Order: sequence, then structure tokens, then C-alpha cells
Amino acid sequence: MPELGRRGVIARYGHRMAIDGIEAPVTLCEGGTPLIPAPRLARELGLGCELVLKYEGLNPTGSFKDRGMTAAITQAAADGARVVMCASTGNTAASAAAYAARAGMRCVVVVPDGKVALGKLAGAVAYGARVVAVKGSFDDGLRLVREATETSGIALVNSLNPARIEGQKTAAFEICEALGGPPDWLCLPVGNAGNITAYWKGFREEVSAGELPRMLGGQAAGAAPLVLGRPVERPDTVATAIRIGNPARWTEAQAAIDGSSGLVAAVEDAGILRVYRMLAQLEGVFCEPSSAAGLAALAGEVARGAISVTGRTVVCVLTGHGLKDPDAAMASARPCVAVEPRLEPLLEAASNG
Ligand code: AN7
Repeated sequence: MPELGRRGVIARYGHRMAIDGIEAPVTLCEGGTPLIPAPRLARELGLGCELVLKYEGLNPTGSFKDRGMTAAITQAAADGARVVMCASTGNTAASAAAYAARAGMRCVVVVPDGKVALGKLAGAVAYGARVVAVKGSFDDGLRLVREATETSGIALVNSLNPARIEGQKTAAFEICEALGGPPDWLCLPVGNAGNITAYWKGFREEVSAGELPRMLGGQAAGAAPLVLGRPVERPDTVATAIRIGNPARWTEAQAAIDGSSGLVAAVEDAGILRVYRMLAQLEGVFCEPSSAAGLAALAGEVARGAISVTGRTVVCVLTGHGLKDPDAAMASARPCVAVEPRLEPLLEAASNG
């Protein structure tokens, strides 16, 4: 077969992943996402750093979850699983559904009723998953899924599954490869805390202890258990992907933050949405609101003088594509204008926008 672009993270890094089945990977050619320089945004936010965006929304189902899901489904296939299950705020659901479809497995996804962005639900149903909406939070869903998978033979594909971490750590490898070394800072949103765990593991495997980047996690103010130091009973935020009150990988996330001399910061929804709009309108990079939480946390911490990143290389991970949440996009930008099919109103509209 000729080399046709992206090969998938198991083809590239399977020899560095602790999973079974890498000789027959279940893949959609995920990974290999670009690092996009964002100089206008860095200037506008007064960061003074070299700001680079790791645009994970360009994965096959539109989020970073695909890196972990190729590993988890490949492992599940090697184990002989016929059915997989996850709790999800949406992106894990879409990703699990796609990779399960590819593996010929049944997929059951458990989502918080009414709190999943439209593009994610559309993905999950399109890929043929059984979508179960629980009248409760993501945390309620995860508790149920842990119980349901304990004895039933159904494979759990949340990031509690170590294969998910093995797959997601490849993003750290790619960043080091593309930059010719690790960045000084890595900023990312934190929800269930699998991704910060995975990046930290990837960096520790890739670079020497003295070179490790500092990790900066962003949480939504209404769903900030790591910042508060206690679970949040009723998490709430416009950033529905990270509407999580009791992260499964809490201990590992805290170890990444402490071990890297990093920090975790809370950002109000207004701050998240501001950076979300700036990413699209200053750099042409459209991510979902949750994805902006890492950069919003960085901007907030720099603005209040808690940290300085002057002259540093900073990578912000944009975890999901903007089209995942069309409702958020329409609600946070200027509305469309309708005109009669004549030149005058068109020119009028063109000149005042
Ligand atoms: C766009 O899909 O938890 O801290 O169930 O979709 O590893 O949980 C999604 C999480 C960040 C947080 N950005 O990552 C799910 C889910 C986006 C996300 C996160 C999620 P973790």
C-alpha cells in the first residue's frame, strides 16, 4: 500500500503502547494533527510567548478521544469483547461509537440528558451506537457504567481504561517531534482528567526529567473540583464537555500538576467564550467552547500576574472541533442577516459588518 497521509497512532507509536492487538489495529488514521502558530492571538492576549495550537479537532470524529479510542477498541477486540460501553459528555460517545462500528462491536453510550452538544449526539447516533440519556450528570452516568461493566463482560472504554491513556499520550510524542523538543508549557482543559494524565505520561516517556513542560489545566468555574479541592455536586458550565464534578483521574491529574510545577485554574464561562471567539476570529481556528478553557486559563493567570510565559514556547491543546457544538457558535456570535435579492441591501449589509 502506498503511504497515503496519516497512518494512525498505533501504526506510528504502537511499539510504545502497553496494549495488545497492535498487529491488527482498529484505526481511522487518527493523530498527526497540526501545530498551528497563533501570533495574533498571543499578541492580543498580551502573552509575550510563542503560542502554538495543537488542533485535535481534526481527528476523525472531531476530538482527541480518537487517539485513546483506537487503543481501547483494539485492546477490546484482542480480548474478544463484543460490546463496549462508556459514560460521556459527548466526544467519548462519538469516538467509541465510530471505532466500535469499525470493529463490528455493539456500543452503548450513557450521556447526561439534555446536556450534550448536538454534533456529538449526531455522531453517536450516526455511527449506530445505542444512546442512553440518564436523568443526571456525567458523574452519575460514569458510576452506573462502572457498575454495569464490572460483571457483564461489556468492556469499559472510558479513560479509566489504561489503553485510553496509552493512546492519548501519543499527542505528547507528536508535539516533541514537531517542535524538536518539549514546549515550556502545555495548556489544556480538564474534565474527567484522562487527557492531562496521558500527556504527562507521554512527556515523561519522551524527555528527560529536567526538560519536562509545566502543565496548566483549565476548568470551568462551575465545574472546578480540582481547583476547589472537593467534588462538585451539580457542575454547570456552557462548556458541556467538561461539565464534570468528580474526575475519575483526579489523583493522576494532581500528580501531573504537582510534578510539573504546573497549576490548575478556574475560568468563568464568559472568559471561556471570549477566548473561543478570539481563536476563530483572530486565527481562523474553530474549536468547541470547552477546548478554549486551557488557553483561557493561561490568559487569566498571565493577566493577574500569577505566572509569566514571556519568551516561552506554549502549546495549547484544542481538544474538539467547533462544529461539535453548533448551538454555542450561533449563540455567541453576530446573527446572520437576511436581505431581499437586490444589490443595495447586500452592499448595505456588507458595509456595516
Ligand atoms: C472537547 O467525552 O469527558 O479531562 O465524555 O470532550 O480527559 O476528560 C470529554 C472531555 C476536554 C476533557 N475537551 O478531557 C467525554 C469527556 C473536550 C472534551 C475534555 C473533554 P478529560
